Amino acid sequence: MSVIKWDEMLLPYEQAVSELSVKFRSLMTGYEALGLQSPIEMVAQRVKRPSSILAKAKRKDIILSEIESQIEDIAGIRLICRFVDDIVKVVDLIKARDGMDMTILQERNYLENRKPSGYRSYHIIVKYPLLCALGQKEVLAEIQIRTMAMNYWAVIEHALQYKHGGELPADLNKRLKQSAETTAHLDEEFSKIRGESNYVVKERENAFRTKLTDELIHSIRILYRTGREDEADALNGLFLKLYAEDDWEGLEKLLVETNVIMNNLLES
Ligand code: 0O2
Repeated sequence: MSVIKWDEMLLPYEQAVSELSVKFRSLMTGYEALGLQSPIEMVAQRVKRPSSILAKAKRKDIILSEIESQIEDIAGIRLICRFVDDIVKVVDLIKARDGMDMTILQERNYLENRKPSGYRSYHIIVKYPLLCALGQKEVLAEIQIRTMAMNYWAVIEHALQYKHGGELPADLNKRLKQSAETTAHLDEEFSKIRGESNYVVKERENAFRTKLTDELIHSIRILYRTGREDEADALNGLFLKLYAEDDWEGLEKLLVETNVIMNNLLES
């Protein structure tokens, strides 16, 4: 009878979820650095527990030697978005990497085809190559992309089902399904409000203003730190005056002037 050496088997999966998480978090940071709203709000990772792997193998009649090729979600990455539209953007971002650092094997669109439970999410199964302490390896990973509302429902439903060994009474299953409808309605409503609220334009404007403010304060701090008290006080006073007056054009001009001072400082 074949046996499973769990530590050896799970090691590449642990590494895969760590690497993938770093990659998706770096994407988020990239958007932030450019002053753009990242379509990914949160990244979560997990490696399936041995008990859960064995239970799934038993439920699906998978023999031990085929666990790694048949169970696709031993490595799991969850990408949480704000809006349903963001899910589409994230799926496109993943498709753009197909053949680069991962290969897409399958997509499951549970947004268009909800599960009977009411579950909504977008799943992408990928093959991910890595080099770990045991050598080169390719593992399967499941990337789940969903909104915060979808995640809220799924986490609670999963916990309730788990507590009842997957055998909740029919009336409770019905209420969970109705709750799934409520979260779907919430997603739709948020998308509509976003569309009607000039959200994208306002978001860009806010990102620009945040960047401008942070850059000016950064320069003021450098002037103080390098002992240029008088210049720092003058700049600080002007900055606070323009900021209080909401004079963003003035602040933009002030940043241009400040950049000249800072460049001279660097060259001196
Ligand atoms: P865990 O604890 O997250 O690892 P199947 O389990 O047969 O329905 P399959 O073929 O394994 O589905 O693949 P699928 O549909 O991609 O589902 C894999 C994972 O999606 C599940 O893993 C859950 O995380 C999530 N999921 C799928 N259906 C549901 C659902 O109805 N409710 C909730 N809350 N999550 C779901 P595991 O192994 O079930 O659990």
